[in-house]
Amino acid sequence: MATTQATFEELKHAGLDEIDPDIAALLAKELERQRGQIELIASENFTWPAVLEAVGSVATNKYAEGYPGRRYYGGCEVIDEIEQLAIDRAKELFGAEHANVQPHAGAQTNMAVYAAVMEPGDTLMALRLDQGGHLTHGHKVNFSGRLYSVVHYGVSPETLTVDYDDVLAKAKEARPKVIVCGGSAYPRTVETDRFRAIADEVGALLLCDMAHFAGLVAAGLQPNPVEHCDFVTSTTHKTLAGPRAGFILCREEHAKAVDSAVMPGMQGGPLEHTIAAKATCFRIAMTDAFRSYQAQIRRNADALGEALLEGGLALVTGGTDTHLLLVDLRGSELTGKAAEERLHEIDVTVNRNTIPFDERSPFVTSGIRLGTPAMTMRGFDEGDFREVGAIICEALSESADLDGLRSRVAALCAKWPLYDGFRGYTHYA
Ligand code: DSN
Repeated sequence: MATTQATFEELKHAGLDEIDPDIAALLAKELERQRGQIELIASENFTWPAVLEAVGSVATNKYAEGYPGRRYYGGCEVIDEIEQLAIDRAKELFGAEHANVQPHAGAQTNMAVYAAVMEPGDTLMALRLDQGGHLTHGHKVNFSGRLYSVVHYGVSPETLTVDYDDVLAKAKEARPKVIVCGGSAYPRTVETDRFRAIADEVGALLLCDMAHFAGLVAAGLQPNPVEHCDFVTSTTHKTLAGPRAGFILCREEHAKAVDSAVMPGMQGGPLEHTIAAKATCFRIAMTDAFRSYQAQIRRNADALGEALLEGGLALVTGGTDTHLLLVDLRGSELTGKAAEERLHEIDVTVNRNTIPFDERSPFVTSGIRLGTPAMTMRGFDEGDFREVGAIICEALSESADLDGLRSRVAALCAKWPLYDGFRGYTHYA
């Protein structure tokens, strides 16, 4: 069908490949890219076919400003059931008193919590971005750094783990309204009990951003921050393996403030198709199969770490408690940027990342960040990840045989197909 001549009736019944072959072809190309590479970006995953179906559903058609039972639009009776299921499942999965499942993404979750309990100019305390934090944890170019008075804590130069004495000393001096723990490039357990003690000592509220390790929490493989924190924010698309989106958990006393901060404070109509997919993601996260998957993510991260160390690379903190590893490249010829580019040449996808006390710029960096959730979803086990570690070490050496390494990557990808036979992809496969 030539789309420019399509009739209204044809437009109403045709699929994407007929109506927009350009986008259909690009989606097919993206699927092939995902199938043909080793995906090690710690914040990415391959979500479940069931989640893809929910995201592509008719719930995208519905306006539903407000909350279940309190909407500003008619016709929300089914959407209310969908959103209520997502809320109930989030609360059950993490043992939380209240859940808001409307934030479009992780940045909005933190923005909403700050807006719920702080005024512009109030003091926020969080881990520095270049030592493992996040842009929305008060970086100067982000809304959080522009709106609030920010005091950052860092990691100990000796252990490269959070220096809790430093956190306490800084908190006593700055008297923050909110202390944030968690981050996007911190390979070790976030000790929320120790943060709670510090927050109590200075009268601060405590927020844990568990976006990276939420799946491990759901599986009981990392301590549940809900136990010690006033607020817990997360995305659903990293270790949790759900749709690209966010959600907030909090104590009941903050429920109204959080809900108002999300809508009408910063968002209008919620993305109910994505909320349906969040509900599905939470349901899947309650299964034994999901818990086994998370345990494999952890074993694979340890196996990858051991292989990298055996191959001569250095790791920040020497290893990991989670799904992510930070490789310290200061002993190599390569910068983080050069390593990312070299690995891209052999179809291994990673991101450059600053390491604590990095002397290079955030665009160049002295590190790369690696994570195991996505390839574990494909089926990789410890043996596969040891081979991935060996491939990375060889690729970053001076005498790398890039063609040979590319073949080894292709063999691993062929061993564990992605979205093989999923009927929702018949258009694009
Ligand atoms: N959460 C970041 C990451 O870890 O990649 C992106 O904002």
